[in-house]
Amino acid sequence: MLTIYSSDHHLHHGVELKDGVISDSFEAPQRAETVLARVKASGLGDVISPRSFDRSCYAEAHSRRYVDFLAGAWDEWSATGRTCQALPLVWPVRSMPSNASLPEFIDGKLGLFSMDAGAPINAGTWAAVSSSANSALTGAEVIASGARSAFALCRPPGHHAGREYMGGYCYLNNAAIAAQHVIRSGAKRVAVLDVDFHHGNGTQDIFYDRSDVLFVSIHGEPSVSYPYFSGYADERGIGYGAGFNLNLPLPKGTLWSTYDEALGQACSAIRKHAPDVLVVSLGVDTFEHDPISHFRLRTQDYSRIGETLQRLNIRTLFVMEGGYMVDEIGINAVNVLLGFDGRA
Ligand code: Q9C
Ligand code: ZN
Repeated sequence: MLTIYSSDHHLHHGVELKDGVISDSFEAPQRAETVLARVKASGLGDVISPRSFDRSCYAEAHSRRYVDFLAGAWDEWSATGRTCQALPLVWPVRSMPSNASLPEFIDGKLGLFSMDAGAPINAGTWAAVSSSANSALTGAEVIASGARSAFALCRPPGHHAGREYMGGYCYLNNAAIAAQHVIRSGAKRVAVLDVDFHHGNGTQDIFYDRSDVLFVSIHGEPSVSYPYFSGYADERGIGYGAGFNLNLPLPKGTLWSTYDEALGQACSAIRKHAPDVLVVSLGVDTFEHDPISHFRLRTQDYSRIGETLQRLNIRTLFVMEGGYMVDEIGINAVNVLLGFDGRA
């Protein structure tokens, strides 16, 4: 299986508000390096660099004004004289009268275009974010040209980013951008399966009213898990998209047997959709020792996930999402890929 990777991800290293203190983010550059090292050591296949794409490819999944905001946010922030990373601190909640209007000042824009304070912006963020999306787009082209599978080693991750917002370490929704690129390349139907511990609220948001892209997510119950305000089982899609969104929330402490059952349900829904291409949002923060999550999957379970997905017999693009036990995410992510390739 081909891996698409760019070292540009090093240009982004965010901060995070943890227990009242600004610290280094869990979403650190070492994550991608651990996965890359494991890809190479395991002999998964060649590693290539992404090609570059026009901003309009990102605007297939996001609004144009949001993409333009992301690209220019650091310049606008630093023009105010601040040298620290840009973080939003005010949000347009439900009952505010002008909750969709675009403020002129950067602090207001940060609030409009974010769901939380989990997506800081520094001088290199846009370069890293756009190259991450380019890896997913290059992976989509590899698949569209007939490959059985590919692995976009994206960093920063993308699945919390909605049509018009960032959050949860995510800026551009790499999986959604790739899925939309596959549709543009002529596919009739695509499925996105999200196995990250956290609900893929951004991907759900982007495809919620669409019947051509099925979204399925297995994640921690939103009543006790980030992102809290999305991911319930009764969110099934709207309009043409009704019935094309499937959330499978699972309780704290979920072990493989429960997870495997949900994965089986997910696979049934995907089979029924009969997509030309499957995009997998591959988060491995379902691991038993992940520092911010509470499922209990073990290293060998990841090989089983890959084997199960392979049996769907659909061309598959894997897109890297979360996973914060830095030492283990390489083994766990690559186990999924090796399992898929029948090499577990
Ligand atoms: N201080 C992904 O896995 N953090 N994003 C919540 C930590 C947000 C996770 C509290 C977690 C976002 C891509
Ligand atoms: Zn996650």
